[in-house]
Amino acid sequence: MKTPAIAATVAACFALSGPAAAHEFKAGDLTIDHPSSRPTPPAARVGAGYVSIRNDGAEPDRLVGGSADVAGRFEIHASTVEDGVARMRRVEGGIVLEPGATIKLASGGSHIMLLDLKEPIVKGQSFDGTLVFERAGTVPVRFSVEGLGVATTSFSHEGH
Ligand SMILES: [Cu+2]
Repeated sequence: MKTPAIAATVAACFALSGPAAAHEFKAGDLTIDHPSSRPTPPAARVGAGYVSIRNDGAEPDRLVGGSADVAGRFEIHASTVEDGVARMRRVEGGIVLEPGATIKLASGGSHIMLLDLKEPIVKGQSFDGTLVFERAGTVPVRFSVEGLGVATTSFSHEGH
């Protein structure tokens, strides 16, 4: 029941992220490509963040956290489908970036969860934040807000 909606939002994201919208940040051997978020309804308390990170170095690194100006808390979540229902859980210990690997935090998969939103996330705007890595340290980034609405509404948020 939920899967087609997730597939649709993923397709919409790809359709919107053309070369004109791309932006990237460098931190040592890491390339952080196109941090983005989705618009949220006015009373929403949670939003989501997406990004692709490539490690061109010879050593592994690890995404362990971050921050966003619009949110009180920043968590890394993984999505799973159990009994046909999409669920998410917090990833303890972060996400490993092996040498040569690219990790994608995207709708329907692992993603950044922005909790305790201080203000709605508005399409066409952007907000500052950071990504924190074990080796590369704290990297300032900017999230662009695009797409058709936050995907998190299609997930169960038990445990938040
Ligand atoms: Cu989540």
